[in-house]
Amino acid sequence: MVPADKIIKAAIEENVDVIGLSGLITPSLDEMVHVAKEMERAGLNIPLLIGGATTSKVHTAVKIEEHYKKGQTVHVLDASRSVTVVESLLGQRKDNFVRELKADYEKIRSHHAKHRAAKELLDLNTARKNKLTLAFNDSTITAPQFLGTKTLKQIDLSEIANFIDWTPFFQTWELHGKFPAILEDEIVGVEASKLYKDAQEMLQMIISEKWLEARACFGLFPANSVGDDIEIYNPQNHAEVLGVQRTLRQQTKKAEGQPNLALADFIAPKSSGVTDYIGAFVVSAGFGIDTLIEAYEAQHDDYNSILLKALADRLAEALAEYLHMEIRCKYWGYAQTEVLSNEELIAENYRGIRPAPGYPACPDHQEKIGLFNLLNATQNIEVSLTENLAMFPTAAVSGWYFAHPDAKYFGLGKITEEQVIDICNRKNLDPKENQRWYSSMLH
Ligand code: B12
Repeated sequence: MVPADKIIKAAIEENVDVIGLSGLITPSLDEMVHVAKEMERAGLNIPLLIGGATTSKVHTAVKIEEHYKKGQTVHVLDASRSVTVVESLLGQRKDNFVRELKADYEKIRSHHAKHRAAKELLDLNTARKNKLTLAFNDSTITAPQFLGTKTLKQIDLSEIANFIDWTPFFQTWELHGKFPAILEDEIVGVEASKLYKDAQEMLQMIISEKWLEARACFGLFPANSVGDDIEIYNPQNHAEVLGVQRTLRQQTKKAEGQPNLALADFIAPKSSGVTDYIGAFVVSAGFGIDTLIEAYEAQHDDYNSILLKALADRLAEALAEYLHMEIRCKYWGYAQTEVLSNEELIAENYRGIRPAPGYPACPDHQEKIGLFNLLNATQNIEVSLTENLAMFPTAAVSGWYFAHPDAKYFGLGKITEEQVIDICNRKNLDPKENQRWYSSMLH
């Protein structure tokens, strides 16, 4: 995201009518709060529009709107509604619209406060006592065929393309429905089919003309859990800790018999004396995209620009899927006989998970720092982390591999301030300065 001071400077100098902020991953949510505060401080009164995958009306009402009193903040679910919203904010109906919005956001805030008070969270100690206890033995742990890190460059895109999950591709275009049924859909079928045809044509160009390059970097290491942390060891010398993944534990009060999960539960505790393993990966299919996007944008060709970005994103996800299969069947080798169709892969009908920092089981984006260091990803494949921990090139995915047969995806849910302080202490970070990374998870 463009820094707040630049946004405000441009708004004043260029006399803009409206500012719009878009947030894809949670670190940008806090930056939005900062922009709102800075707009207030600069005495601006123009409307502030909020949108993007991680934003919501509740977040806008509870966290942003109150900081910008001089102007109106509005959450817009769909960018195509911006024109109508801006017309309402700047046109004849302005006063009524703003009054209604303010009342609506006030209602959301009070409802949120009541709901928050009613929802009970466990203290950290009690949640930890209710951890998941798994069996760690020869039938649940397989020593990887390969240990250490590996870098793959110029990966064959024609192979990766077979692993594309097309359903999210259509979502990018606001066409909702499952692929391939969406192509026959009564309402969006015609549009979806045209789009799919264009996508196939561009995909062939990407492959044959080598428009994009795909790279991957992964590692498999011995590991053990120590409380909610996962210690990752040097394969040549288990006494050397290469990195520690700090996981967060669910604190919601569970039904009888249901555990409070943390990813660390899927790795054998150090105290068991059993050696377990973990994997890590960073992949990107976005190398080479910038010059092509610039060329499309110079021609004001938004359609092909969005199409190319969406295909690069699909290839990055497909590469993550392909690499995970390679890990299971070859490099780790705990599922050497696995044969699954693309549909079965998309349905995750396999053993093991690959949670990505930022996804619901591990919403802590900061964990990407340790992951990148462990794999030396920036040096090895030139994927970097921005100040707000977004990956660059954008068409990139990173995460962990867990192989225990009972490892599963889950949502962390809300956590208490106690756990935020705890995780900051475990990372040797000042809790006050780092609260912003956890604010969207806080109860
Ligand atoms: C496609 C996608 C990707 C693509 C990249 C997308 C991109 N080019 O930026 C790929 C596969 C590369 C990817 C990677 C990652 N992703 Co992702 N991704 C998605 C996904 C599936 C769809 C997002 C999308 O493009 N939607 C289509 C567009 C059109 O919708 P949209 O962005 O919401 O925008 C609409 C509205 O919000 C609105 N709008 C948006 N902006 C604005 C601005 C204004 C002013 C207005 C008025 C309106 C408006 O208008 C748009 C049209 O309706 C979402 C899940 C989801 N269903 O939303 C996860 C999601 C955004 N990803 C997520 C995560 C965590 C990641 C990774 C960090 C995972 C990882 N560790 O690898 C990486 C980060 C990549 C990076 N570069 O840093 C999380 C973020 C959650 C969080 N807590 O931060 C999500 C929400 C998934 C989830 N459920 O957890 N991702």
